[in-house]
Amino acid sequence: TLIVAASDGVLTLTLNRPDKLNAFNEEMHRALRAGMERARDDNSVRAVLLTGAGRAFCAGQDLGDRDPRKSAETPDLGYTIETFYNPLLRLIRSINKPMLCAVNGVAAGAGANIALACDIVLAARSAKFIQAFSKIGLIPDSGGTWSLPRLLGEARAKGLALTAEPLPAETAAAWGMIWKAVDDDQLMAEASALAKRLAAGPTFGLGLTKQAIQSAASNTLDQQLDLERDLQRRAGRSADYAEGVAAFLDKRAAQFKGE
Ligand code: LHQ
Repeated sequence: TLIVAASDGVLTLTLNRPDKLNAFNEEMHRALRAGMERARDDNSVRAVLLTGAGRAFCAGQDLGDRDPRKSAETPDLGYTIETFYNPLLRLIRSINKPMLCAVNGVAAGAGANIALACDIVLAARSAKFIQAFSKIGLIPDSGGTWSLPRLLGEARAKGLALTAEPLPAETAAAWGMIWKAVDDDQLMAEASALAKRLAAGPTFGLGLTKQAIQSAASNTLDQQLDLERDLQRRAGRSADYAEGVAAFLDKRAAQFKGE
């Protein structure tokens, strides 16, 4: 259900249930969690690339597992969210390594919002983002009610969430919801090259940068200035900073180690 591949400091995680448009069942959840924990714990992993196999990125929760006619009990979606989706979201946001997402096709429901939790989202021009939840009486989860208003403002967040209209990749990029829309046949080459480039970069500082920008959502300017001072102090003590400055002065390419 998940293809895991490591090379050049990049851990590529490919959602792999293509006949179900990579919808999440428990097995895929557990595999993705394990992949993310490896990304967090393995020092040789310096960037992560999340993508999907086949024509879709991810269609969210597997609704085939959720047929209300096949269960006598009232469903507890809170349990599924607490057990699977929320820990995944927290991992994506808290791992101090660049997390890239290559949205290769439709991203619907939780699939869309998991993509939006990543640090850099590239999408194939033919891909669409669908806040599908409202079609089945649910609310956007996987951080959607947090990320959409921040990325887009309330008007567009509510428009997408209430209508479930598909948003084409190019509009998503024009609205600032994702980093870039890329020609379909270029997507994986471009995303892999960017992941590789970041993985070879000063990843200690990149991790602090991610942390600092995320903290801005809940900080005042004064708190954020204090945080910048503290994180810059740590960045300034890194081997990567010493190497970056030395390489600049020597007019040569820097060899960063991520520490
Ligand atoms: C699927 C699915 C799918 C199963 C396509 N499940 N089979 C959290 C907590 C707990 C519970 C509930 O949910 C959540 C969070 C959520 O994510 S809620 C939102 C769940 N996702 C959706 O509502 C999206 C459902 N899918 C769609 O609307 C369409 O499939 C999209 C727009 C993604 C793609 O449309 P098409 O390109 O026309 O493809 P298709 O609909 O023909 O799908 C292809 C196959 O994939 C098909 O199976 P089949 O056997 O007929 O070939 C679909 O049944 C299957 N599939 N999504 N979520």
